[in-house]
Amino acid sequence: MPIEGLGQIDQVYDGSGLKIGIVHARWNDKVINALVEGAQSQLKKMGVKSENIEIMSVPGSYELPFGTKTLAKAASFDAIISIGVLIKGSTMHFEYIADAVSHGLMRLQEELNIPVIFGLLTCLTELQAEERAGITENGHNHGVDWGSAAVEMATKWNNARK
Ligand code: DLZ
Repeated sequence: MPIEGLGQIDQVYDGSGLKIGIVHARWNDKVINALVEGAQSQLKKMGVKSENIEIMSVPGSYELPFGTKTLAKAASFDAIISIGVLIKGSTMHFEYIADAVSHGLMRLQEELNIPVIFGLLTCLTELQAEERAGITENGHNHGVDWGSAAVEMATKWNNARK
């Protein structure tokens, strides 16, 4: 039995009363721009008002956890989407950053007590990243999914706290 107010998988969520933050890294900017655009347009499609979407940038993905925390402290958000693109190089840099950022963002949502949507692409090639940002012909923009996830999780969490 579904728990009342927590919704079904195929439910359409209403974001009109929500305030959502987006924190994005600036590395791999072509892919980042497409992902941020995808997330933003999905938020608006689900009813989030333009004035209730706050966007902040940080230098690279490693700065995402601290940037997300900084934005969360600046105003009251219902959810924050953290977006970065890591592309594997020839050293261990990728592994260290991917690991640190995933754990950092997971810990942060417990600390902040709001949903933090994991928008970090960890790709082996630039082409993989472009596919996942919907830039290539058969690609799909994951930013759109992150926008949906933010509205769904914020709505569920707000309902659960009532
Ligand atoms: C240094 C670095 C490298 C090599 N690659 C990426 C990347 O693919 N994606 C990304 O978002 N950031 C990268 N960075 C920058 C680090 O995330 C970070 O900004 C710097 O190490 C400064 O802390």
